[in-house]
Amino acid sequence: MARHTFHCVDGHTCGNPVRVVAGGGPQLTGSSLSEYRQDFLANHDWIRRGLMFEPRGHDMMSGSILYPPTRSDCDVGVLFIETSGCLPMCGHGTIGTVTTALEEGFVTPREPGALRLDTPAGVVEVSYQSDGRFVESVSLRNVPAWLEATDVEVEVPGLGPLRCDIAYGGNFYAIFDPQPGFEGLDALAVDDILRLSPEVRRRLNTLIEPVHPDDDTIRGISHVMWTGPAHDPAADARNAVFYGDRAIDRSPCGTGTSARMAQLHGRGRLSVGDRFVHESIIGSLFTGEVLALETVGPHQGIRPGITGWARVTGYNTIFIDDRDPFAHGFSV
Ligand code: PYC
Repeated sequence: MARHTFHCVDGHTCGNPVRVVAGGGPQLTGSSLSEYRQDFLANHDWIRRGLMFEPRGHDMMSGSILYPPTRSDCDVGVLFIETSGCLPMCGHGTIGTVTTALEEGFVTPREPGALRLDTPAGVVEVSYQSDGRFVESVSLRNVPAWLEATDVEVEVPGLGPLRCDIAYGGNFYAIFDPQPGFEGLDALAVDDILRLSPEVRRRLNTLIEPVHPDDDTIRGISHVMWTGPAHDPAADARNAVFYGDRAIDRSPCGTGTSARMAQLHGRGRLSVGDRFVHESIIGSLFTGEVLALETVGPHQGIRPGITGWARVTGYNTIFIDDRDPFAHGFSV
């Protein structure tokens, strides 16, 4: 019987939680962060469940564990942990992790104002604005994003058949825009999103199973995005992203905004150099930008850029006690 100790720093990115595990994470085997992710999921997943789910976390909890990079051209390795699993990439998680790691001195940039992150989905380049003590904003040059499929029809309980596009932005997204007979996000209450999203994701994954051409461990639609017109005049559009079993992103979603820009680019509505301001369900904003064109396997996509902010909320030393019947978390 043991009591396992995790030294965490809690914070949030534009409203969505980020718990950074700076001490207590397991040693992982592999030659890349993608292999670390597989090792973690196979052998250490109790740590994620214990730190993310109730009673130490909640439905929306997410975070990261810091590692030395597996590549000599990166400053730090980042393993993303969420109630939904270990995402290959997480945009709000990146912004929160970078803010925390810099403010708490967990990473020393080789170049002022810039970091290179080794993530399971690939290298993510980051730049940040800081007054030397606090980080004001973080911009990431995300992994390449592309539009995978258009107008996939799926029966949505109570709404009938709806069309969605499938796009990749670090995770695979099903994107439901307003369409004849469906007003989009404005027509949905939070309870509708929580009820409909897992069912349409399940149905879509039986119709189409997207696979990353360079890493077949990244497969399947994990996130469902509902879109609608912006409420904030500073934004171009509003969205809500569902993931895991019960989570709706409180931030505008970094990989989701990347997938959304790839979708709009694929549909001829965004070009290189264009900006796209995305609003979350709580009104927080990310600024996206189409940085360049990118080809990944058969896909002609884009290199998305995302800018946002995060705030550290406190230190949290968390115990997982083997005697605790809820050591590995629960969900109701
Ligand atoms: O910001 O990429 C993101 C993200 C994914 C799930 C929650 N947030």
